[in-house]
Amino acid sequence: YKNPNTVDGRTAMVHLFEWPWAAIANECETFLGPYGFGGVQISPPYEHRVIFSPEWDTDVKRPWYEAYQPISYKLHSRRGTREDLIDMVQRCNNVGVRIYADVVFNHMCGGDAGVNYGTAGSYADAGNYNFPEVPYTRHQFNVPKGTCPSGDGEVNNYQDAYNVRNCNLVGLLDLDTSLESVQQSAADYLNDLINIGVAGFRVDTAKHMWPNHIQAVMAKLDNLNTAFFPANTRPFIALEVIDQNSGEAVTADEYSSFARVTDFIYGSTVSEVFRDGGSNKIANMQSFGSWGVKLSDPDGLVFIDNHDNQRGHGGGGRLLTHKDPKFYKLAVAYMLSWPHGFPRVMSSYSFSLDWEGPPHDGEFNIILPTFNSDETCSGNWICEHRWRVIRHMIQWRNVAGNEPVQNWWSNGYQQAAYSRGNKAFIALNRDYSPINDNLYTGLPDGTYCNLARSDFNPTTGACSGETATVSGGYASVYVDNNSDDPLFIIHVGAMV
Ligand code: ARE
Ligand code: CA
Repeated sequence: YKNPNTVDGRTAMVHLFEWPWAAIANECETFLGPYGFGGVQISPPYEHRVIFSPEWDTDVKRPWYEAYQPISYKLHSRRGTREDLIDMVQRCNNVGVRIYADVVFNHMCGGDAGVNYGTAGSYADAGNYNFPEVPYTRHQFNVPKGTCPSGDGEVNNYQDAYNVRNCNLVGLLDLDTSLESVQQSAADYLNDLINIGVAGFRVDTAKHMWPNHIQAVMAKLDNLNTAFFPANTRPFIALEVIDQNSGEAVTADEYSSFARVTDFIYGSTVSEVFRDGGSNKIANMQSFGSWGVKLSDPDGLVFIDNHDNQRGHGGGGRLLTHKDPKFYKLAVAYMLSWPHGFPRVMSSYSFSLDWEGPPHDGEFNIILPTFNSDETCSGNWICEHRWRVIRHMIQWRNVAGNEPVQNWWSNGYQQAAYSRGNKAFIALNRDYSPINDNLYTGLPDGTYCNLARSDFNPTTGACSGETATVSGGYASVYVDNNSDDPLFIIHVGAMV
């Protein structure tokens, strides 16, 4: 369950937050496949609530977070129909890019939804805990049964595991996941996705479910579809457990024995180092992983920011995001260079208010991304995964493979350089002076394309800009601290 089931040699995923299925299918074929991305976390694929002007805030229209309020398990969301989903999964698998579905089975929609119709047109009566399309009725929910200990039915005490796991998170109707019937409905829905060809799941609100209930659902899951995966392959499971505050009753290590778990400490540590240094300098990052993280290498899903904390939801924190591009690129490049955890690159759209949904037309249809000649996105899609440094670091990580970190160099402050075996070498500069040194790279002699500042064409072997020569293993490395891309990136897959 911890294996992301990527094709051989692919080592990272991207979260294409709120991308429609049709756009992801194209992205797999034209960009993610060629650049060596291992997989895509997609936004929730099932039927969810449609939010237009709720009573408590009439300005809120089609917020992104309506996706986290299930109405039924029909695979028809704002991002596409069942047919669109099937087409996307097949086309992505065909070019070696896996799909991980974001799934919610801790709760249904908020009680405030009342009588409403979801994205597939299904009827639900939230006030009466009635979801006929699944079906779920009142006896399958915790609050009306009295199994939630908080006075008002809300999660309001993170020191009490019963409160966290049996009450309504922000008013979302909490399912009684101890029931076999609830476990079976969840498993049926996940198996539908497995049979379509997904490689695994990001399980929302895992912290709010008892570990043995999640394991019971996992035991009911089918092996992956043999049209795309070897026989007897289990789905990848990444559980969302926010464990960054000390003293809470629920911890990540209750889950990490049986699945991958999101590591929220990882991103805050790396963000702190590359934003302003503080007490943790880049010079100290040689031993990162033995400190600065929550989960050990094979147990962690790692990321700098996610769709919640980049907008102040889900714990927040002082994280680097696309809004600080220079330092963010350093942080993401470091993550992709470092052999710890399975990394997830965030891909965002621009927003000013925390609830704002993806770019849309006057009818609230999502506007598909469009692209500039330098591969980046235009309009309001940020597409961090297409930024030059980030897209090249995906390939760098694949080329580095299982090679260990070697040839570590640092100026003792905010500059470092190292190789992964004799395959790939990187230098990062977050300091107030340039790196201007003759450094031992460990790489074979030859001329390399500096991918921090240039593109490499694998067909012609041409480098669009700056090259670097390795001679006797040494390279003269110059990294301007005032550059927008203060890095030096070379690997054996991009030799001129
Ligand atoms: C929305 C409205 C609410 C309204 C509700 C029901 O904002 O005002 O009451 O709808 O109508 C997302 C949004 C929520 C949104 C929800 C449903 O973030 O704002 O509510 O969708 O539409 C905790 C959980 C963690 C969770 C975060 C957000 O532990 O699991 O809160 N993250 C996931 C997703 C979110 C999603 C949900 C869960 C719900 O990634 O995108 O919510 O499916 C400390 C604790 C953490 C806690 C954190 C924040 O750090 O340690 O455990 O995270 O505080 O409270
Ligand atoms: Ca729960």
